[in-house]
Amino acid sequence: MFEKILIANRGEIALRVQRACRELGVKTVVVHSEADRDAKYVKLADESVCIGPAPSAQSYLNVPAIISAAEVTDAQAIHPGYGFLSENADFAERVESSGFVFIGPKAETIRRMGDKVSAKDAMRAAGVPCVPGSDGALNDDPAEISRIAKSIGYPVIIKASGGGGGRGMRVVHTEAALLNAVAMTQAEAQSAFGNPVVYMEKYLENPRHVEIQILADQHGNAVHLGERDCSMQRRHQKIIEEAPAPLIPARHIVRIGERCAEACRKIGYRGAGTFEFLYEKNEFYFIEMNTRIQVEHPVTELITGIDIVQAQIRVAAGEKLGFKQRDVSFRGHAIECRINAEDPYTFTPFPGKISVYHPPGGPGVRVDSHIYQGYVVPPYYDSMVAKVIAYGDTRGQAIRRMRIALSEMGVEGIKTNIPLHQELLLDALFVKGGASIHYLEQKLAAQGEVKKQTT
Ligand code: MV4
Repeated sequence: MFEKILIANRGEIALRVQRACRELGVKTVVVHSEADRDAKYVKLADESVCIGPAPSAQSYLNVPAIISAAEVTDAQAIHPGYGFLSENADFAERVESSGFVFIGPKAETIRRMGDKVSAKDAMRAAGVPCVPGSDGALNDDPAEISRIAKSIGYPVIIKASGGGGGRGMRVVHTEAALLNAVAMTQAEAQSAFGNPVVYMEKYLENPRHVEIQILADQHGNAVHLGERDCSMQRRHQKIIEEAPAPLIPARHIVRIGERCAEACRKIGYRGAGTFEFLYEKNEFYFIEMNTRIQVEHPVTELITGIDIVQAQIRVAAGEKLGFKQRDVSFRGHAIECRINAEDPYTFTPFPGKISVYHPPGGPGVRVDSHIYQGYVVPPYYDSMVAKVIAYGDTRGQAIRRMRIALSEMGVEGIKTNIPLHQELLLDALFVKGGASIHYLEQKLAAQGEVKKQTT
């Protein structure tokens, strides 16, 4: 095991990784910006290094400063958390060429999965079901492009290979709009990602977003930890996630999960990873792979009893996975609400000083957060300030425990989206389970219409 790990992130995930290190007996170094100097997790770490001013570009994305911090503190490995440099292949390469272990997959794997055309190629070859489409980059022959669209059937979606997470996509409903849409997406992709390559897929109109968590070691072992449903989202920002996914038969999960684990073995994957699928009419369609720990990992931890962050660190240190697929069991149901410092109705960020903070607790309630009474939420970063995760024997119990937890939770001085969560936890379709990726936006739009009519 490592003696010392540097955590190249901030906020709740910096604290989460620190807790995993502590339990493994590993010392921690936290790097932080000037804005995060007074954060409690910075004081809790064994060592801390200020790596630059508040803007991320000068601190959490400052590769030379992070590598220097690892050198001066004699850390052996770097945990990138999520966001920031976590899926930056050049960073992973710099970390390893500087003599440190990158806690994540090999740089070449990150690069391959970051390019959505090559990710899909790899997964198709490994037997993972993909959305029907161009099976590779679109070339610039208009007749060929039209032929592909016709054979898939409209609507189709044009996606940038360098995009992902909702950036660089365009839905096309008619042949008349096709070639212009391809040209526009190519131009945008070139300017946004420096890569004009685009591909085409059948556009699925009302899918759910269901993802599979996997863990792989460096000895050819890979397991899946089941699925999460992350359909409750707005503008590609997830707000509620849960595991298991409601109303999907367990045997379907076993089948797709084993495909994902097998794909990991085939591509020599190491660490934690997530296969993102669209799920529609009882079928899974792979869209992208994430090569990092994800925000919503706790729901999987609660239903499997596996500490995914500790497992990431262990496999990075060269240990074998301590369990096989048959040892992984699923029990109960977990729901996560992302608490953001923002106006619950306009979604405008609302940073500031937390004057009062009462965290929830009790049976089946977990809070992953770095905040405390008196903490000042800085305006420079993501607005997520806490994750409340409720666990129960059944989905119903998890929902009831979440309602109680949010009613106990008191955050004053800033605005949060807790009222929105409370409303969703009473929403008939959410309670039924199985809402699509468009449900929240449609609900919010409908409420906006009512407001317009009554004012
Ligand atoms: C799609 C799709 C429908 N059909 N691909 C958006 C984020 C990126 N990861 C992929 N995305 C989508 N790809 C096909 N062929 C709909 C979306 C999509 C979406 C996916 C997951 C979660 C939320 C979403 C919101 C809007 C669109």
